[in-house]
Amino acid sequence: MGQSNKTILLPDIGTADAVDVIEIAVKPGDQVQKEDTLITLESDKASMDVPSEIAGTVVKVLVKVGDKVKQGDPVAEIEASDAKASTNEKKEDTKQKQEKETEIEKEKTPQPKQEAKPAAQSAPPIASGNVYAGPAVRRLAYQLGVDLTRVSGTGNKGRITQEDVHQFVKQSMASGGGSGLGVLPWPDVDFSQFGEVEVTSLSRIKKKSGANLHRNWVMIPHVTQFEDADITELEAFRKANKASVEKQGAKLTPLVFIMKAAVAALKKFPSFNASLSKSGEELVYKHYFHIGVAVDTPNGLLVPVIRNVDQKGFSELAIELKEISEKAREGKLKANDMQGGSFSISSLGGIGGTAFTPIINAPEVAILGVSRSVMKPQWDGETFKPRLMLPLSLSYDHRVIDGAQAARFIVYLSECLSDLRRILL
Ligand code: CAO
Repeated sequence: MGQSNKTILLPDIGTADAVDVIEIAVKPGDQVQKEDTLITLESDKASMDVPSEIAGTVVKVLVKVGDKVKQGDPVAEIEASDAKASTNEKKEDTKQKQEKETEIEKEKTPQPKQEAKPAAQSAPPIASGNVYAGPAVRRLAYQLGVDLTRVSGTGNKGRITQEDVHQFVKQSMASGGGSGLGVLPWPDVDFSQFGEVEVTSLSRIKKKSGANLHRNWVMIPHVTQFEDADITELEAFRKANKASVEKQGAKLTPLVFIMKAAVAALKKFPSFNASLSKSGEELVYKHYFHIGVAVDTPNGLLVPVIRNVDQKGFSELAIELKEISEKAREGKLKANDMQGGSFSISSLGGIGGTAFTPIINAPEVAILGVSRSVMKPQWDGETFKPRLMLPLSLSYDHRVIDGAQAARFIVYLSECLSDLRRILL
């Protein structure tokens, strides 16, 4: 493969007048592909990108912002990565490219409400509405999903530069607005000015689960529905069977029954056992019942998945729950142990608390939070009776599940827990 330098000259830009260089898109050392933008020009009526005629490495940029240039002026020197590509044969292509750029500009630039003059139609405006940016900047913004109306321009006359777009993205990432929330930057405080402090790194698990939780919280419209299930009878049944499960080395906790009751509810309301497709336009119903269980470990939260919960008995589930939560706490879970869940349960019942709002584990569409059961007086129509009530908190993705469906789900779940025989129906 041959190597040679080529000076890129300014092609025919449709005017004999000198026009301003408003942006330099490359610097020495940059690799460019054929037709990558080198500089952007601006005339009274339009802005246009000047593309490279060849692929290669930028050796020198021969103009600077503010220069006035006209056809034939040298723009940049490029060391061709393929000597053949440096011939002049593609001048025609370049012209076509400019025409294409102009078209793109025309499409993406919101047109003023008043009818544009013919001249303005043939040469699209770069300042329209409240956005003042050239085609390269618009393309960059389009690729990065940036709304240019929210970007402040630091260029000449408030023009938005590529750097402005990059800064906007950086700022919104730093402020936690990776999806363009445009919130204020995170406060940068030196806490030591107020008293003694100690700084430690977040664990690897916390960093990873934190990023997932953040995405899920920001991207899923959550609603949490609460209900208290009367588990008085269930508790009697649990106590009666506790010892036999203990003999097998596991604990028969309420969670095992909640998992089975959740499967019964998922079967009755299949949209809770589903995921949105990536496009967000389809719902994928799962015909399996793999339940993720949030486990509190010394290094942070992990959610191992117990598979085919519908096909397992209470003691089998109790044993599996013990094994998998031990594995999680000992840091022995494999990636595969945490994949494939179709619904999750986060139980804080062993600790306490009255209710909480769990964050959905995407791409699942719902999660059940369980708090500590407590004796409460319940009105039976004639008198108050002490009943053991289990607080349930169901967070659901409101794009997929309606409030009424969620209420039906949680009421049915509660009924299953109150009378386990329903699970068999
Ligand atoms: N109400 C009353 N008592 C409950 C209860 C409830 N809802 N749930 C559990 N208990 C009792 C159990 O019966 C057990 O009592 P005994 O030892 O007397 O039988 C005790 O509380 C401890 O239970 P456990 O926590 O060991 O077992 P579990 O099956 O309920 O939960 C596991 C297992 C792994 C889910 C749990 O240990 C855990 O890690 N929970 C934390 C999950 C978490 O962090 N969620 C938050 C995620 S969002 O940040």
